[in-house]
Amino acid sequence: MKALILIDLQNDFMPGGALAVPGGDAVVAVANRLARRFEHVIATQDWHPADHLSFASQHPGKSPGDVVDLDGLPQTLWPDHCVQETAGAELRRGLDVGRIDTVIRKGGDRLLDSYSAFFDNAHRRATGLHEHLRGAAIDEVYLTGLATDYCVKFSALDAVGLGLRVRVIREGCRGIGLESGARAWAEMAAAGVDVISQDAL
Ligand code: VGL
Ligand code: ZN
Repeated sequence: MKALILIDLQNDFMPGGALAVPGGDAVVAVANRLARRFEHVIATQDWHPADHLSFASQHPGKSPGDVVDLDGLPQTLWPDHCVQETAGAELRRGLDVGRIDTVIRKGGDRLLDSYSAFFDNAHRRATGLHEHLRGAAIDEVYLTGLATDYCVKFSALDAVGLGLRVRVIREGCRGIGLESGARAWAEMAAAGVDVISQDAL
């Protein structure tokens, strides 16, 4: 069984948002088109408490882009984004939410970030996505969304690690950085992720 997983198609990652991904709004139409072709569609939401420690605002003297040590892990600092129950954390208007059967939220632990839709960055706690997939006998996942170099990449790598067949749809993703985005595609391919075009579906 296969599923489409839409990664973090939230207002704050769209142009004008708190952590805007260049061209992020362009992938909504791709997501909607893809969603019509899947029986199982899952969406993830980055979902932080207002005092999340990935926010530069929580570290006096630090700025977005700086890296700090968070519980032994290097943590890139971000502008405040996707704060729980705020408009910035909502799924982008125009996304066909009627096709989405399950929403997985991540990043709720103040002390740890969670780029991957499956585990926090320390791999301490699962988000429930893997359980959900197992329950529905889903062994093949198609990923698309934001951002290529963070949440898409780490979700895809974890999915491979969990033994799932993983395909990432190129046109449905955008990266935060140009160079890190390009590197992410190479890393995913090297890990066994199938990078495909939507035309291949
Ligand atoms: C993301 C940075 C911080 C993402 C989330 O969705 O890729 N990136 N939080
Ligand atoms: Zn985040």
